Amino acid sequence: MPLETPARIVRALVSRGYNAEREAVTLIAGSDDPGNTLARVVETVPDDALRITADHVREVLASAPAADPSGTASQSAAASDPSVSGAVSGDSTTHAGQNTPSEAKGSPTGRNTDQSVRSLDIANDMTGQSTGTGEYDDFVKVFRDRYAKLSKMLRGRVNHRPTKALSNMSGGEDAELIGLVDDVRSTKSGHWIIDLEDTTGTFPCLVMKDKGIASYVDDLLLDECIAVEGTLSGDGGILFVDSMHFPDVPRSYRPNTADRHVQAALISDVHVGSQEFMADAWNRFAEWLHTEEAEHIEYLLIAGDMVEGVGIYPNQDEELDVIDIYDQYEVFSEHLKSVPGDIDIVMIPGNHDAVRLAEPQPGFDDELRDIMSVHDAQITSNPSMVTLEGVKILMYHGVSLDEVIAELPSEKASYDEPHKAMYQLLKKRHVAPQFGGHTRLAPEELDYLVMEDVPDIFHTGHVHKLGWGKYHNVLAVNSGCWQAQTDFQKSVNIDPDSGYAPIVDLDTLNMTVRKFS
Ligand code: D5M
Ligand code: FE
Ligand code: ZN
Repeated sequence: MPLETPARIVRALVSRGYNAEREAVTLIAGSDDPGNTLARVVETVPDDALRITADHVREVLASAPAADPSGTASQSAAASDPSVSGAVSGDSTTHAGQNTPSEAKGSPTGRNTDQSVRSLDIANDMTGQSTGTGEYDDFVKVFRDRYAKLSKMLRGRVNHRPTKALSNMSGGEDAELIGLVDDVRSTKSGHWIIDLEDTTGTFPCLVMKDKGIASYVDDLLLDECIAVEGTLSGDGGILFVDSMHFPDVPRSYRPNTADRHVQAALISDVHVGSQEFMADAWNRFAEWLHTEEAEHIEYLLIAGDMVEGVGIYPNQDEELDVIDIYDQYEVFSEHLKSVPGDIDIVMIPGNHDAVRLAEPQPGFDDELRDIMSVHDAQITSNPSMVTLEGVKILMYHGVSLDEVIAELPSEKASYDEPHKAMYQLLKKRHVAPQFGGHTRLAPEELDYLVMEDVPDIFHTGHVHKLGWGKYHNVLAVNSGCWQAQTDFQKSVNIDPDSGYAPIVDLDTLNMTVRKFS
């Protein structure tokens, strides 16, 4: 493995028992042959030293015969700009032995770099698992799976009778039903009819406008799963609904927390390649991650839209700074390099990224992974459940939020309070309930978009608005963006929250937000 990234250099030094100043790591990474430089630094460091200083690395570099004049130039660039690190293939023989016992557990900032106390697991990554052919049958399968998973959550609360059996019951009987919302319409007199569908058919359910539950009708999205209880009409043809249930998160849900004080930064929507990408804010953020204040941040989650992409929206090319999609990922990768190498990164794609648009979106392909390999980031599908030290974080880019915000009354979901739209998804236990609108769904055998497990943290982006709050003790965070207002956003009055980094304490689920713009 080449030794070109700060992460690997820190690891190599730590495994040899050394701490290092940040600048020392940057200097090694920026040298012509980082592997060789590291070996010479370690060889010549005083016996009693625990910490590699930048001065020491400079001495080593100065004592070496310069390979060519440009080498010196890149070293000084590296010293002043942490985002510049030499892309040099290292000498694997100098890569530190894995079994060298290590006592030093620090990074230049004092950040814990002991991988044995960190833990990062990813569940339901569907990259490479796609089975869909786009045929009608696949849509049937994915909806069957959705119904199976969501109706199971509601079975304990109602005694479901299949719609087919309801059709054969006589009028006046009590009945309970679990179904996917197939249609919602109002009657002439202002009552509501909801058609619910299960695996045996569809049944009409009537909600009277003056019942308390009528307010729930406003929240319904097509294709979500609900349960109703009520009484059959005299002719047995319709169910008068008395109560309605959602799969939901139990009110008493007790979230998991980490056993030590450790933090994660939750960001999204970097949009590198756009003229509005805020490089200065990003650099300040990356710089800050190197400081003591950020020493507890050991994880960075990026919830999609790494780059601006090409051809995503009409006339978007007029606002591009980097025209070629691969070049955009190259530049993104450069920006990733300025993040301290001892922070673990997880990334999922968004609607601007170069993967299929239909959800679930598989993680980036090998070519893009290769371009973004600098930081050994974990790349997974959108959505994915990422568990950090026991804390389950559901990462989802958030395209369905546009729809939730468009469909629901503004007090329940709005761009100013994106976390409230997230509450609705938690209540429906599905990240993108409505099929056929804005959000494109890929037909798969399984519905990867169902929230089978309750997350402890729900992390989305996409709407470029910062917002967070707790829903039944689950922390919902929408992370803002790193892109200033675009012409389109100006035209529709979207005022983005750009250049903020939400930071979560994984031991308490407390949130703080840092502004870098
Ligand atoms: O979208 C950021 C937000 O802005 C999201 O709420 C969609 C909306 N948006 C941005 N550009 C457009 C266009 N051209 N049409 C419709 N909606 C748009 P993101 O996709 O993350 O850039
Ligand atoms: Fe975005
Ligand atoms: Zn987006």
